[in-house]
Amino acid sequence: MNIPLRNLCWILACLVAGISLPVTAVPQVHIASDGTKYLIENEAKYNWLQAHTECVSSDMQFAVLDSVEKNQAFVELLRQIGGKLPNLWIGHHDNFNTAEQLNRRFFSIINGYEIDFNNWDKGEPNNALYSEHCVHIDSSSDFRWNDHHCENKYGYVCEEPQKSTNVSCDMLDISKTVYELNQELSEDHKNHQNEVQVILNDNRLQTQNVLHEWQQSSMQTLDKSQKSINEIFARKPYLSAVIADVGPSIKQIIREAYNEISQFSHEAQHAIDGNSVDTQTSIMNKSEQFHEKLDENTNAVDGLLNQRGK
Ligand SMILES: [Ca+2]
Repeated sequence: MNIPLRNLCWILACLVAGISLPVTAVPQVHIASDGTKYLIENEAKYNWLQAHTECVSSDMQFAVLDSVEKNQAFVELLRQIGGKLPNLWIGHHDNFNTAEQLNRRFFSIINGYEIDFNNWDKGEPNNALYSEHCVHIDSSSDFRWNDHHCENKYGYVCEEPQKSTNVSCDMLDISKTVYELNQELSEDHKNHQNEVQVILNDNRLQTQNVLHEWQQSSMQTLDKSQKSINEIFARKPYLSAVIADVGPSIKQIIREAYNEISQFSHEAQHAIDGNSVDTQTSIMNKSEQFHEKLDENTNAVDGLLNQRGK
């Protein structure tokens, strides 16, 4: 059972206040005209926290009267039961408010939500001495409500857990699960991004290496060409006279140089394109894995919702 932080703090405050252990109860089950099943303890020997504990021990929950219809059906039930009923604790509290007396906010012990309906008795809730933090039904005042000291010993009212409360708890569970899945998803995506970045860096490094090799090779080819030309000129100082003789050789050497540069340029471009394809393939694979992960998480959420819906 999830205990909202507001309620947890509230319970701890009660414990700090030194409230004693619960005593044995023999409450009776009744069903109101709106179908709500109540457990009513008519022995006035429970403080507010003990009453809450007794309800939980009975697989029930502290009664929360949060609408005019629900309160009306419950009051009708009390009138049908008749007899002399003690004051009855219900699951409303002011979150240990010691700063205000009138116009305070009251909350449900079940889900921590503020209760926007009330059936206060005249002049209530007054938070006398700033120490009336728990709510009871005043049996001597037409079952209207009063805020009072939580240590007082009254009877109490439990109710069968309402569907709306279960849905609220389920939604909390689902929200928590979705949050955890999203965290996992975010972490997974972050890892994929890092992997892609490594691939891109590798690709960039490979490209730089190819270009560097191409530049070096080109320079070596040109040096080789220049050296060959110089050797021809050295061997044949009368070049000007025999230009027709060396001309074809020079043209052939330069042509070979250009061919080599062109060929290596083509290889370099091919290597770069190859790496780009690898990078794109890797990115696509990672993206596919990412979407598979998304589907897994979506199915997990659907499964949880279906399970909760049964
Ligand atoms: Ca009061």
